[in-house]
Amino acid sequence: MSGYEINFDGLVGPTHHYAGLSFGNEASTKNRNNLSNPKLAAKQGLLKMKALADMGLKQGVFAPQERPHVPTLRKLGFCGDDHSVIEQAMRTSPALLSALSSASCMWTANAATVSPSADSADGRVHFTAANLNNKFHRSIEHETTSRVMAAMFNDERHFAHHEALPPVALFGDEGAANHNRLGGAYDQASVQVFVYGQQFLGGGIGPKHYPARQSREASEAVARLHQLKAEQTVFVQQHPDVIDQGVFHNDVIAVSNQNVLFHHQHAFLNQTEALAEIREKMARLGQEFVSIEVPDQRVSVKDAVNTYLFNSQLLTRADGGMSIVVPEESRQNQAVWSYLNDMIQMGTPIDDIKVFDLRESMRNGGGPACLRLRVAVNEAELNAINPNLFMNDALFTRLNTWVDQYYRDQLAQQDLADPQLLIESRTALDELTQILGLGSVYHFQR
Ligand code: SUG
Repeated sequence: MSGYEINFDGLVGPTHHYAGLSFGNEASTKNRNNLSNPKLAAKQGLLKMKALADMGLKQGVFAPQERPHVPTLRKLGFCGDDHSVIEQAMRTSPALLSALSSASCMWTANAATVSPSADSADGRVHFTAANLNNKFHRSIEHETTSRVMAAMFNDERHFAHHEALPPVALFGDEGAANHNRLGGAYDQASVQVFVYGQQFLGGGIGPKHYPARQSREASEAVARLHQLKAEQTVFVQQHPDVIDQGVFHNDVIAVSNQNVLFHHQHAFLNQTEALAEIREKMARLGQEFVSIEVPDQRVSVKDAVNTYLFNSQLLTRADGGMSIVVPEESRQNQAVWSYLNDMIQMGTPIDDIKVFDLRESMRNGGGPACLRLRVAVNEAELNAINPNLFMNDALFTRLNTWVDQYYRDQLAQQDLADPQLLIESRTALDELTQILGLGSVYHFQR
């Protein structure tokens, strides 16, 4: 098989905490104000990265951002030196300080939408940073995300970077979490499936209770920016009822790899037609579509949301088979675990289950798939990526030592105003830019 899929996992930042910021994401709401453990969170993430690298897969690291975000606090009228900005924010509005201290950029499936060069008219890999407009704490991510991605994929001959879409609901964009690519080899033309929560212009139905974070208008704009062909692009609406049951991104109800789409029976509106369109467009590329549809009778939407069965990663191993990477919560649920064990016997390409403990991230609604941004490349593109980002024994050891040095093993809301936390975080990030060879992607001064 030619081409590579690289998973770039978000390294959890030092201010990881539970603030209940994401209405519509039930884990976030449920765990609001619980005590977090940033050190454990970062280490759980690193263990997953290392295990995948050890499987012979290409695994990269995506750097976290500076939090609390002092420049945004200043925009909101807090002033003085950095410490008094934070101290005033804590006194006036602890909730605001929490939002601007969220380590949410760890969920890199929301960093950007990525289209491989094989699908784009200009033969380059396209990146559009997601505006994450639906949630204030996430809407501040894209500026730094863009700088970090430019430092990761820094070669204009191969990589095209687009700014985030205009920051309004009409163009609400949550990146790769609402995007699937279906085809064969990673460096060959494939079908890109954009999944949206609601169409705003011209009407259409949407969820009644929770927000639709991705608009059709945003998905269409990204497809245009990425120069995709209409015959290789499909737009599908996520079922509004499942959004109302806590499926705030498509990757909570579906996941794809190569020619396989693993999804719930109720994932999409007009599901039969949607799957038929994908099948037909793939057939034109000579690819056979494999849809693994999980019946509601076996796994309810509620169980899917609670266990993150579909927030899994499907990974093609060197022997051609696929492994499914699920969080520990999927093993703990009898219906889900029994389905998974039956599924690997069904004769589909998925024949192996790998389980990871990602509890710290899961409690904020972030499973294995949320933590990674997939970038499919050919050999020349692989060689043009910043080489310091790839996980190996040496980087794993280095980053664990770095986490041990700077991360706390517990963090509560009231700790966010601790001046020492800002100093620790900035020192840590400063050192990280050197470890990962990123240059000056952060704006703070130490
Ligand atoms: O945007 N949670 C994130 C989880 C993102 C999961 N990503 C994917 N499904 N791809 C969100 O809702 C919670 C933060 C808090 O409440 O402290 C949060 O932002």
